Amino acid sequence: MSRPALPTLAARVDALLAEVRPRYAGHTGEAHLDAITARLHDPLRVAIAGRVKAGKSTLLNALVGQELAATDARECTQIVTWYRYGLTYGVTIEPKAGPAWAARFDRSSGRLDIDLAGWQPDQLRRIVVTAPVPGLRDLTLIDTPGIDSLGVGVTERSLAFLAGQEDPAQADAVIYLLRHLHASDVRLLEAFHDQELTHAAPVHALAVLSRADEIGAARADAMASAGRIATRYAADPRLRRLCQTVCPVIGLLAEAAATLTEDEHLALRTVAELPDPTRGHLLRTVDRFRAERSDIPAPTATRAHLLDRLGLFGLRVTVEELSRGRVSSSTELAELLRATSGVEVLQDLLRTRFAERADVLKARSAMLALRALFERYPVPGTEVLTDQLEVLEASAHEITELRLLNELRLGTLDLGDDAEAAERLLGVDGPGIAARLGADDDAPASALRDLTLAEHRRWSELAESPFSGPDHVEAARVLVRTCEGMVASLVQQV
Ligand SMILES: Nc1nc2c(ncn2[C@@H]2O[C@H](COP(=O)(O)OP(=O)(O)O)[C@@H](O)[C@H]2O)c(=O)[nH]1
Ligand SMILES: [Mg+2]
Repeated sequence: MSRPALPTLAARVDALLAEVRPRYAGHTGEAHLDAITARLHDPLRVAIAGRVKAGKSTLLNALVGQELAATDARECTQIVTWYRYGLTYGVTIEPKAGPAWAARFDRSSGRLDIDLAGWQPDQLRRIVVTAPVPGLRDLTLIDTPGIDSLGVGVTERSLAFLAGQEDPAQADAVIYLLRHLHASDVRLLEAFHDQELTHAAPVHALAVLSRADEIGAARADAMASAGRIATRYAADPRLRRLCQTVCPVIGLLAEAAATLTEDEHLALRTVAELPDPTRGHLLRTVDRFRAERSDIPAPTATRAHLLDRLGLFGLRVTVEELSRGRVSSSTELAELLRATSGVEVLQDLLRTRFAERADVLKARSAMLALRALFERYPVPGTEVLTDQLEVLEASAHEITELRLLNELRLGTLDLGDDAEAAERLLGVDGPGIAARLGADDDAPASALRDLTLAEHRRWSELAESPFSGPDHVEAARVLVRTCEGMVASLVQQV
């Protein structure tokens, strides 16, 4: 099968891999080299990490639009599970010892039930699920077991995965779910960042303030409060050095939006059509909503199901909108749930922060893996290859930009008043030209050019100023080069 052409940086890494290949023919390292090469052509790998019950599997389902991941504490939720695009559904189980095998699974309940055939979670390395869902075309999603209450075993599996101890080729980026800022959250994120093979820097990580509906006792302004908390977290020095930004999401509602049935829509409508006092009484607390009552048309079991699917906040929002006649079909209801969930903001972030930068993130992962390969499996001429790799790293401006951006986020480089402008120009808000200039997406090319020239002047002056320290000068030179690249691509667009 012919492969589509790779963008520049990845193509250069691919060429280096091709050059390295003959040296590893028949060598133990050959399989690793194959894996590094395959990965460069695969979709970006994004891990979803966080504590047990942070809402990881629910969010994964919301992002793929199907109930693929089990969302309770059943066996499968304790194992690292990869979700990849495929033409058909399939489940492969990779034990720690022995060959991988195709597992039986059942989708008749609407969710994916996997038969582990008696294997215990700690005997398994990972599960790979393939599914023909569009959401997986550009991103492979990796559901990780959470840390904490499920016991040390699960914590260790998560940390081992994130730290890349089990396999050199792991995730390129991570979505980290937090409910509150726990010390163990920060430790887990740091483990991902410290790992030798991704050196996962802030630009590789986004944080989600998950289960945002539960903030502020499911009051109508829950999302607004969650938004304020997320902004505060994003400015927290511990998080600033670990991730790009924090956004609030109600995964439960996003999952429900993607999987809502007509029966559920009708059941919600029945609740919405109850007389005002009864409806208000039911929606006051979880216990009241679930209460055994035969005097109302919505049966207890149905109400319990709705509560499971939407939570109290979701119920209040949907019932309110239905009773006011603002929603007239299940499609409109799904749209309301999606809009309320905040998942669209996260999907935008995934696109601008990860997908649009996939080339650089993957190339960087490949270069790090290649360096590790040379160290672990040296062959004659490894020194020369390492030199070539270094030349490639040093000459790739995209990599230099990432490094500088990371130094700024980590606080190892202090540009004082210029820091914010530098971060933006380096693509902290997204690698597109408009985002780098803080301009609107639809700004005309002439406006973008003027802004770019102004930035160019600013950083050139700093680079040449006798008052700039050496770090400042070096950073300013990188930014001047960034502006030059932007001007060049703006000229091409005209
Ligand atoms: N209210 C509410 N509950 C959620 C949300 N996301 C997940 N949950 C519930 O939290 C529990 C744990 O979710 P799960 O996705 O399995 O968490 P994981 O352990 O991190 O994978 C489940 O009962 C979910 O229904 C959310 O956004 N809001
Ligand atoms: Mg889970």
